[in-house]
Amino acid sequence: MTPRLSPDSLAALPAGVERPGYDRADVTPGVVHLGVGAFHRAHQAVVFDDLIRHGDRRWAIRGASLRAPDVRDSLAPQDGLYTLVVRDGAVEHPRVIGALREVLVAPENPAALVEALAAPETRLVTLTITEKGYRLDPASGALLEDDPDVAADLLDLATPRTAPGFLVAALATRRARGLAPFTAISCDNLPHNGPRLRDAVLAVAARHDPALADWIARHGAFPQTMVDRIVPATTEADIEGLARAVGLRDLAMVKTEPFSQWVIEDRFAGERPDFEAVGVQVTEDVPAWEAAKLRLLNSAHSAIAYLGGLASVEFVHQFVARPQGAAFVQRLWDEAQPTLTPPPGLDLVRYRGELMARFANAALQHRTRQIAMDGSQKLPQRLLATLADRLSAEAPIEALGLAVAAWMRWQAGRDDAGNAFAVDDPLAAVTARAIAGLADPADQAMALLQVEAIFPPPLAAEPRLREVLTRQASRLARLGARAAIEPA
Ligand code: CS2
Repeated sequence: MTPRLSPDSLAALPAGVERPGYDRADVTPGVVHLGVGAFHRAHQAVVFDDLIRHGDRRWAIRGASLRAPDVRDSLAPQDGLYTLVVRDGAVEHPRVIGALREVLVAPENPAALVEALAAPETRLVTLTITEKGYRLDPASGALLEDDPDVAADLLDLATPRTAPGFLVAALATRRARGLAPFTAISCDNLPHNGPRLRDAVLAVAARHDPALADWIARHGAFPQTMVDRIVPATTEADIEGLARAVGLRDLAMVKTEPFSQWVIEDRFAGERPDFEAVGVQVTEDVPAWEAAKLRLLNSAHSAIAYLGGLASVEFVHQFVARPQGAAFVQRLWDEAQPTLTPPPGLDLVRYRGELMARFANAALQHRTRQIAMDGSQKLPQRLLATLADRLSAEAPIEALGLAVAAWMRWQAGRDDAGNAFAVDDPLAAVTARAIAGLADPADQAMALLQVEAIFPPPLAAEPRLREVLTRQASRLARLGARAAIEPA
């Protein structure tokens, strides 16, 4: 049997595999990360590993899973070591990351996570808990006070359940112990992620202790960030391929692309690492970076997910490999680009070219099904905000409208070939109820427009949006997504 990756087996790795190169016993966990999924392991954790390799040993990570124990269970026998596999076409570069020192599982021991967050050495708290993990209304960004876990945290923080609950419990402990707050950095693709996290934390804190909320508002920091790296879910075949290549089995490996970007607003509650030394951009221009990324990269991703998913296209690279697919993405970007004011240093035309090349990376095997998840949480910032701007400018919205119509058709849980699938979305029951009993795709589209958690009423009332969605919904049903992406 192939031996497992671990501190003892590290030396057995072939010479081509990069390793931590520092003494892992001699680091301090200055970071607590919530949501130790593949994205974190391929993005922020690599930045902290780079910082340690550069000689600043204060930035090792204590990770926490807010729900399931799987990541801890796969990392514990490896003492937190895992392999980052960067794939670029036929070229593959493996590197073992050492920055993750332990993984806590919050539901098993909530107090241990609060203690980690409250520890004096914890200076940064980073979060990748996915859009739905914030328990916010997607359209308005308001905290979902009726969510059972949020309601529990609003009543009592002895054993928190939600990310904002954990942060507030830990900040209360820090204040009681005379410690400064940490800097909390949301690394999810939420619009205005810093201010949204801050609002959620302040809403929970105010319910327990207005003086605590005031202290957090004055001394805490919630910088806005833009994170970017495509990280497809790891498959069993990936794990086996790596085992064949390096001779060790790594159940926590992650695969990704060469590109990686992290832009952080310069707003910190205390000490921060020399992020710039490892390629992170620290700037006041985060909103412009965020908008460009959400409205170009992520909008195209979601459009590809639903249109491709309906047409049984399994991977992103397959969608853009068809000339009609690539041309559709360009038309979508033609509509989105004029709504953007690029930050200094970003040339949108070049950016689009780079995005298309990243999507075309066939070695990533990025599933459209993975991106289709949680569409209700993604649509507002990826497509609807752009649509609203285009409508105000009286500009065409055919491609954006087709993408939204594809999401709508997806809600029925059947692809163009008639295959059934489960809609993986926290609002799946709400969208299913909206279309129940409606056979006409145009009627379904109009009914879904009434879901206020996704579509703000003024947008839903726009006659031109209603006309385009009605028409595109009917075209999709009549022609199927493969043909509907061609211009009418
Ligand atoms: C994707 C993103 O799954 C999705 O919704 O659009 O995870 C995307 O790969 C990243 O934002 C890229 O930085």
